[in-house]
Amino acid sequence: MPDLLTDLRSVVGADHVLTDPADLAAYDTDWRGAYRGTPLAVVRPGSTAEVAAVVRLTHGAGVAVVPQGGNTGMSGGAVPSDDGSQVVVSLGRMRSVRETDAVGGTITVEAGCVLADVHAAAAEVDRLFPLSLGSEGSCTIGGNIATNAGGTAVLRYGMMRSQVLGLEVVLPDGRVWDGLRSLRKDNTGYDLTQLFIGAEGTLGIVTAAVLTLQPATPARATAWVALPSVTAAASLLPLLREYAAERLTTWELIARPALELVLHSAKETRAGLQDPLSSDAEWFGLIELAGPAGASVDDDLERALGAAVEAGLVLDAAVAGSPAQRAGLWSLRERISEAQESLGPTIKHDVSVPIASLDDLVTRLAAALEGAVPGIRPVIYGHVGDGNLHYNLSRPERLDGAAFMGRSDELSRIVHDLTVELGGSISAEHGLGSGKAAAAAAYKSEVEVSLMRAVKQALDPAGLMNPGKVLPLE
Ligand code: FAD
Ligand code: 2HG
Ligand code: ZN
Repeated sequence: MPDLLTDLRSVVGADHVLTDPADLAAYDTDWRGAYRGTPLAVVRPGSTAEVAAVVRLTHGAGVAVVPQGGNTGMSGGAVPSDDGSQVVVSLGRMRSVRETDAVGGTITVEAGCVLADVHAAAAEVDRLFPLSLGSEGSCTIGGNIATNAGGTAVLRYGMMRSQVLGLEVVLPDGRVWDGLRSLRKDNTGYDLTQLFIGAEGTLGIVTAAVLTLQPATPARATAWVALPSVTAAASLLPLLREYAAERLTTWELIARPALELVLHSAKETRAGLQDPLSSDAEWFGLIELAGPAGASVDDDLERALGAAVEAGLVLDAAVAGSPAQRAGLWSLRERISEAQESLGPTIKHDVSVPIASLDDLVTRLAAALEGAVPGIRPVIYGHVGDGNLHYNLSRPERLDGAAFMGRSDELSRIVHDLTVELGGSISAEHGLGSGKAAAAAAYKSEVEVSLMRAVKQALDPAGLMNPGKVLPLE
């Protein structure tokens, strides 16, 4: 495709059209190395007009594009096919904060803004941007919107979907939809903004967004708790809400093997993390209450924990007494994903069920998976307050990584079948990408899949916007 590459260079500059394999390495594989592709080129536009011009060119040439942000996704959505036919459009150069409005409570940012930079920009005007992910130092707002990211503060603030007021999107044929509105109320027809959220780049490339800001929450109270069971973890949610109401921001669950993995890897890297409790419990939790300066979050947490111990829902608790201790407790939770990589390739599951069914899910899966692969090591953790668990599987010590991964379809089937039987979803927050598109379509009704295909056909009739992601190719 020499003509297309020449035209792309004339739009974004030769330095921003990458074709050398050494330059492509940062873009052709996901962060875990679980998905690999071979792009025709990686293009790095610097403005909305450049993104539109790039897409007009690729569309005209009949070449598919794959939008990419921080490449921290879990489902292979940002990775191109391996046949050298697709162009990756990286938003990494579009990082401006266009406007901050502390009175209206909004911030307008370009899609390549890193989430942590948006946190910092909000803090500068004494506001909070509440999306909180372990990947916040690398993931981008465009990726967060495209995956409808979740994280550890969904309980209070909702998912990314709840933080977005307006969008600017380059459509699959290169036209620009300017929906950058900051209105709280707008009932003038179909909600196009919401349509692009969670679409994983299959309906267009998000170039900018208007996001809502929240009041800052400098008062924080954080506890690490030992739990008697998953049922107790679920029952704790209404109790915590009774004492903390809307100040309950985080309620996370961690199984013992996940905690042990983090402590082990911290020892190896001398990260200085410690087990906050010497408990032989099988389940642990991280609780955080947050509020404005002077809020009674410490008292509220203490009263909630007292009531929880009395009700038999908590066995023991450690409350952070300093910012350093708080950071230590958070690290125990946020480092699990990375720490599990030390056990070899992981088969990841990101499921949600009604919170009352969590115990059933965990108990029945443990038996079924052990029956299928004796010695399999589940590493379970997640956003228990949202009914969302990361039920991730590592190989038994005796089985090599390739042999284990060869069983992944069969093992995922066990996890997904039970999840669906319990009324759940096989992707609570990471999206379908290429990895789970076929599985999700198989569990959905024909009506639902045909509606999704109709939406895709209406916006991308040529099928050139991130093909094969979300919906399997027909
Ligand atoms: P990418 O990985 O680059 O892309 C993801 C998808 O979005 C792809 O389909 C891509 O095509 C599309 N896309 C990217 N940018 C655009 C754009 N501008 N326009 C249109 N489409 C676009 N996720 C959670 O939900 N909750 C968590 O708690 C969480 N924790 C994580 C912790 C760690 C340590 C890591 C590594 C990841 C975690 N993630 C989590 C997953 C990941 O960070 C999120 O999915 C994030 O939203 C992806 O952002 P990104 O910029 O890296 O997107
Ligand atoms: C988390 O909650 C992330 O830590 C990552 O969603 C989960 O790595 C995973 O499976
Ligand atoms: Zn998560």
